[in-house]
Amino acid sequence: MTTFARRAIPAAIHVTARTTIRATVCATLGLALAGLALPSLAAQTITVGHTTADTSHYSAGVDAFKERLEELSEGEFTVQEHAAGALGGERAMIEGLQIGTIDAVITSTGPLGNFVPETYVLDLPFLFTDYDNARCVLDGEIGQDLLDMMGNHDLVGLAWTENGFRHMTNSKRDVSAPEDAQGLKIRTMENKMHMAAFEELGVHPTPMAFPEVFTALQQGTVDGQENPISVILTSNLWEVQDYLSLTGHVYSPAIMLASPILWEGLSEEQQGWFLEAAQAGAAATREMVSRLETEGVEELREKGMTVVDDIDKSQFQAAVEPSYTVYTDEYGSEWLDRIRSSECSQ
Ligand code: EAX
Repeated sequence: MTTFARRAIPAAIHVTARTTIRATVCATLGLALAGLALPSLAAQTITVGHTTADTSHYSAGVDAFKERLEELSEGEFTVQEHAAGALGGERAMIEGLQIGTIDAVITSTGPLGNFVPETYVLDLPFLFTDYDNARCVLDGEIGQDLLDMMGNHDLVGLAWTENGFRHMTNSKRDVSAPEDAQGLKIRTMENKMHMAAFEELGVHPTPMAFPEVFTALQQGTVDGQENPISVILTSNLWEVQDYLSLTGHVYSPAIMLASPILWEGLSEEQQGWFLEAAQAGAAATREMVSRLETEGVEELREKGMTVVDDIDKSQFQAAVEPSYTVYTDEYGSEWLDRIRSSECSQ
């Protein structure tokens, strides 16, 4: 059972919740004593937001989360998905969790470092060697320690899920070596580690919330972007991008977060349901990411993208390596050393 470092919820919220509950109980008892039908205790609807399409890997995760939570709670809870940025970009949705306007979010770690700086280590380029390495670290002690960190920042970490290894796309030219990327305007997430890495490539990084990306590419505001295959495919970025370079330059974790306002109102048993359901969601997301890592590339070729797959990743890794100092100068190397020395990375 994960114990979350809890921030003291303002007394006003506690009072509000307790008063509301007491009033509801009195009203219900009153109706029962009057022999009137008890108001049906309708399922409590949990809102879950994310930025990708309702055909994406995140959506597969929401479906599995919903199914498991409804099963465990015997219908006490149900889930309403808000896909494709309906509730805003990832940064805005994380802020919504902190104030309780959104119940739960599946988000990449892109903007998360702005709230929980400890997670920036996960966004370092070429840190993880492959999916097994990344999943092993996130599913182990290091991942759990980072999940527990969320409680110090008005968030509740339910589970590590997955976005996938990120690849570059652009509308200008083949990019098969670092020098090919020089001068391109590439949209990045609002993540200073990513921006620093792309600056080492001579790219002009343009941070932007994901819901704005398709239009920016369509209008030529930026030349390219970088994302996992599932995002490129299911958000139809192939419609506005000609070249896909399989750089795999960074593993993009995703995380399922809950609002502390929601969490504090749940019993320990209910909290357990949410944690188990979030694990089910993560498994479904990872399955789809793994499948699309191969099938999705073929689909993108069929949709007309020129796929550059003869890439010497060591050249990109060497080119972006200096950006690590942006991280270690500000945050030290404790987390980086833990990840590199973990049995997952041997
Ligand atoms: O989390 O912003 C991004 O490029 C993310 O990969 C996307 O929102 C999915």
